[in-house]
Amino acid sequence: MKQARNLIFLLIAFIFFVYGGFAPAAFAQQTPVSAEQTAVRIDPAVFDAYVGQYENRENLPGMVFSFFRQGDKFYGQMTGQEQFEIFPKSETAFFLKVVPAEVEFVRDAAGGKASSVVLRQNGRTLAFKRTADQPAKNTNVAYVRADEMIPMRDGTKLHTVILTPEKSGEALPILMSRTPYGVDGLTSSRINAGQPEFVKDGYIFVFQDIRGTHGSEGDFLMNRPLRDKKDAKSVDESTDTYDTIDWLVKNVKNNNGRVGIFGVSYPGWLAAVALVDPHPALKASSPQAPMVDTWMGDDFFHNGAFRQAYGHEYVFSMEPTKQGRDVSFGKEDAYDWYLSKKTLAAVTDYLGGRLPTWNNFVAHPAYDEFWQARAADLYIKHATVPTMIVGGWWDQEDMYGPLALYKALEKTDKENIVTLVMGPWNHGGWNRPGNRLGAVDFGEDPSKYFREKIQAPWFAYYLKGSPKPNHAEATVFQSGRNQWMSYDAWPPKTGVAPAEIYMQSGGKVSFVKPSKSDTQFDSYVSDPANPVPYRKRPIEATYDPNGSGWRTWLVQDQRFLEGRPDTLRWSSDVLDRETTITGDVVAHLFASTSGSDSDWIVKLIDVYPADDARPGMAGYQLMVAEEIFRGRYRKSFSKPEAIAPDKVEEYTVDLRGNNYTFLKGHRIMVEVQSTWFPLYDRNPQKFVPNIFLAAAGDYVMATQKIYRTPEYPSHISVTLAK
Ligand code: PG9
Repeated sequence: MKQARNLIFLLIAFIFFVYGGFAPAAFAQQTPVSAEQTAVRIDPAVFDAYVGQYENRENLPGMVFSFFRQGDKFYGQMTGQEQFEIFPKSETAFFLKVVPAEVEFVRDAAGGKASSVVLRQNGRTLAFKRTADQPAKNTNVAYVRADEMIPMRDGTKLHTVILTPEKSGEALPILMSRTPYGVDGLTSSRINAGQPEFVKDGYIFVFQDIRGTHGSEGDFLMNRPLRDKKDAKSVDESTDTYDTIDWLVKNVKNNNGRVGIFGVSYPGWLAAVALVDPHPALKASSPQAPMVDTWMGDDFFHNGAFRQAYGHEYVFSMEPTKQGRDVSFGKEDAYDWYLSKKTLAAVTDYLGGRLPTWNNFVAHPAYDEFWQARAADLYIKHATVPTMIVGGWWDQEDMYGPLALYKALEKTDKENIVTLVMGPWNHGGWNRPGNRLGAVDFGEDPSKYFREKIQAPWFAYYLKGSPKPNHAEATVFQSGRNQWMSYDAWPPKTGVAPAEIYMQSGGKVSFVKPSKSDTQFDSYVSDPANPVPYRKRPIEATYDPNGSGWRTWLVQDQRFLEGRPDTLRWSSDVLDRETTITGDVVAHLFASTSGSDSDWIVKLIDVYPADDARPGMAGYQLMVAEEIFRGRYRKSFSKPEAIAPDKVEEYTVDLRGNNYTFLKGHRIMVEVQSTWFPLYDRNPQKFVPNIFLAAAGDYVMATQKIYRTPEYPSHISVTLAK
């Protein structure tokens, strides 16, 4: 599966199939490469045995490869893509020029029709079976593209791509997305491939480079805070959105005066910021995986623990140049690379002050005014425009944002225009077809369901006056049972009952409070010189151009940690009935450390039965909810405090929640550890005022104890579906 994903990922990068909406520089446009091969002459009629459709339904559901001939020229086409020419190397093998790849047709018998085609790219292969004799019908809608430099109120001009359907009788609404990741590659074919539901409904698409990025003028500022309104000339992303919409409705021909905005991640945050003093023509916004608070739980920190690998590699891909640059460690394991740096200060030295955002990390380690001014849930208090917030339960980047924004907006949502959709996805996973995330199968393609049944009708209602869809307050996928559920609140207030999963002696968990036992705690030694890897090694760079396990690490089988003495685990008996947690999941650890600062990582895990018949799933350990907490912030996120060595304290770790059924025959497991490296920096375990400045000698081993007594009952609070 990973191989197929990598292969398709490379294809996407080159053939412009949209991967994950509008993704970081790593996924943005790449220039097509010309292969240095020369074609041989073949009898064109040979190709007639290959004409038709080919599919690999297991790995790439919904993706059809068509091959056809026009005279003596041969072509291929993927669902929704523009056709590409292929050139014969032999009678059966052909190479592409748009990408360094080749296809080879496999015939059943000499002279017979091809039964499959094998695609080769970058040393990887993927086979597609022939499923029809005719190539698929090209249903692409043709768009006319205009590149405009739209002036903002301060005179800065922003590069904007406008795609208008070549043929349209009626006036159409505008659907826009603003991004720091570059819009040059947004062509007719990419829209057809990436947003077929919107294409079918009929929109004018608008994509804009935000200020200071790619083709736009001005300066880029990461997570630009809101402007000071007292200064009439000041600007921010909300005024840029306003000015853009104003220009669009006045200048784009044949628009119906209604505008929607959507986007994933950074663009998701931009869709949220559009809600601040919105333009009257803005009629719908969908912040998807919006980054909302990058200190509290999105990209850069979680509860004060610094995401050093992500912070370094993402910021490096954004800031040194306007176009961004990817980080790769080549063959070196990122774990070794970061460990060789000894301290966080050494990474800062290596970066040499080049990255303004990294400099801000160093200057603002705690939750001070700097971060609070950038927390969208603190400054967007009310939505006057219908808003659909979308998130994934296994989002490796912005899992905090969707729920936090929904919570903030819901408080004042008297008009009932703010709704939530949460699905079994990673970051932007709803833009990728398929029923799987990593090894985990979620049943019928949840992305297709969301895009066809939820997203498209929702936008069509607000922008095109289509019939009102049956759209719930919260549409939340219940994994395990793999079904979509509707709720009138999230977390639900009815149909659930609170419960606690307690850690017990003997490595057990149960729903019963612990009684007295001979031992009071379980313990481990946490050593910053030998930190626990956050995913299976070797670890590639986050957006390594040669492929990376980053996107699926949250669903990775946790058995790779078995045998490590610095992780603790407690498991339930085999469940004799389905157990569904629906709503918030919060860990309460009663713990002590021999150090004076400490990180606490808590994971709630579903252990599959040892005899699960699905390939690779027997005994699989799937994280359902997980989070890290930096101990120094237990009393206040803005004023860190040292921990008294060996004193038992309660640490509350918000695991954000889920809607998950532990099936009969499975077990519930809880795991605790103190390092998650190199995604998170290592806590020195000796309190220092600023961990970014800690010296090598400050990093010390610590003995950690997790208590499980009636007085100190470590547990995870959940709500069980009745
Ligand atoms: N997760 C990315 C990001 C957003 C905002 C700040 C930093 C990183 C993204 O995918 O856009």
